[in-house]
Amino acid sequence: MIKTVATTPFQDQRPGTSGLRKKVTVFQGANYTENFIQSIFNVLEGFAGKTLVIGGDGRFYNDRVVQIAIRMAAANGFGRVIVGQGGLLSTPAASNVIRKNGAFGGIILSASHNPGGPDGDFGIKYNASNGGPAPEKITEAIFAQSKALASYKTTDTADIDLARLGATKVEGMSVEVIDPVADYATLMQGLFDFDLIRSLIKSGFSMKFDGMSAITGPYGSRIFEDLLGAPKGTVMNGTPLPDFGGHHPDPNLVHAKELCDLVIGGKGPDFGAASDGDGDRNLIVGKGIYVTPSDSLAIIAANAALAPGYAKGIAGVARSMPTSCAADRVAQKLGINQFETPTGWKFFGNLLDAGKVTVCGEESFGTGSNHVREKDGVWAVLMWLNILARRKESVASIVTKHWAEYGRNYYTRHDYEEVASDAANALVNGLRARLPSLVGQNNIVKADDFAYDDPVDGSRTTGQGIRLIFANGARIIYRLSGTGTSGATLRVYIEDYQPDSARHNLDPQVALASLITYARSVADIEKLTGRAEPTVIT
Ligand code: VG1
Ligand code: CO
Repeated sequence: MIKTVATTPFQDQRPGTSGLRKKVTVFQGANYTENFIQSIFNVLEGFAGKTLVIGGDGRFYNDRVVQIAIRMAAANGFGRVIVGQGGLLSTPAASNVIRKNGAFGGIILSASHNPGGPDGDFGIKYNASNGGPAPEKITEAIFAQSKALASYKTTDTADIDLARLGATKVEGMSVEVIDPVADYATLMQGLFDFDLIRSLIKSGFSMKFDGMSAITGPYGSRIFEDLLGAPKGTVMNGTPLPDFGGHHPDPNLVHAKELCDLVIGGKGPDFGAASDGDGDRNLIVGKGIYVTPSDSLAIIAANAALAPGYAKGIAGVARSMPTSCAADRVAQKLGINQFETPTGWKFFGNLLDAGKVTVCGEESFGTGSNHVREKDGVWAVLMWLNILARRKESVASIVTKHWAEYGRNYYTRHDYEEVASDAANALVNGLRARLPSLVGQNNIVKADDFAYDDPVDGSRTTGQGIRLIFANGARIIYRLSGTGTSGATLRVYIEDYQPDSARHNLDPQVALASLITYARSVADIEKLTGRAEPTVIT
């Protein structure tokens, strides 16, 4: 029976860079989850009888929230829910299911790379009918709803059996449980040359894929092992666990250390890759080399036409503002569009929908294309495999040749995690206040707080990061994370351009040493946060 439940609103349900993220214990609080889902539904119009996709990254509490969302979708009048078996869907796979089925939208349950488990993080976000994260206009309207919500609608029906594929009914709404991998694998087969990659692997090329005990394990096993013929065991940490085995499912040099040591150390396989909690990030390493995500974006843009799905060339490249300018150089050379957006995939959707760009990327291990409206970890790995199979060169050779042709954008990101929110805000506000006086200092030619005018819908987004731009094109950027759940995380992004290939062999921390020192002193990082060193360097 459908019922309306009285509730009291919460004042802290503002979605961040990628949906609402809080501790599991917060989502477990009375009505917290229900209120947010109802706030989403209250903002949407015209979904009666239409299809909603639901799935998540399998973290602790995913199973409960899937059931809550199904009951609420039925009570609010959706006609059909499509849900991944076990309540699972990687974020890019969910985007594909929304698009392929012409769904009204989707609810994705994920806190991405954040740790999971009963004391870990949980998250909920809404994706629209294009398969992409809801734009700011919608997320802000959801926040406004949540602050005044008085009731939500649900039903008293029992839990659905999500283990069994097939259709059932909840209050007249049909619920279809689908294989979370099948449609996604088919999409990938249409974009990449699976025969060619299979023959590369058969010829002795070796690889490892780290699923980080998160959602991409089953996708990796099906695609790399079953379809491409890589030996069993190619996928490591391939079983999704509710607490990700106690690790951060964040594919970087710190959290994917075992894989990186093995491959970069030179004694392991030719190629290594990893993905994050919800499957939208990627880490690429080769024998003796770590490929920075910014370089990976540029290399993918330069070589995309080697993959069948992109053989006609790409329309343009978009990168988030803190991502290095390496991709811009490729766009210039190819004579294609180039855009710089705020951090977060929601800003790429309009550009992709309008056909202005084909490939997008972020420095935070995110790359993707117009095949879905999310960044896509397994897609990036397949793109690299397709490029490697066509060029028949090592990862290191492809990267160093790229630098020789375009110059190298030395790049690093320093994160100061869980600093006091007041200190972090004071630091950014202090810099903002001093922006005019910084121009002229130390060859700074531009100092501003990044704002973005969306060329498609005309919306303006302000306050997206403090930029210091130097005469030679070097950049230092400061911004606060919008995905954390405790304290604040200060991110400092540092970049310098080196055209001379004789100087391409430096460790980025060495090449960027003087800029790093300046970045710390000009912002008074140690004095304001009490931290002499960052917690994570990527
Ligand atoms: C981080 C990254 C950003 C990314 C976002 C979501 O955001 O910097 O580039 O889009 O995470 O990624 P922030 O606000 O913490 O810097 V995921 O893989 O969490 O969906
Ligand atoms: Co993610």
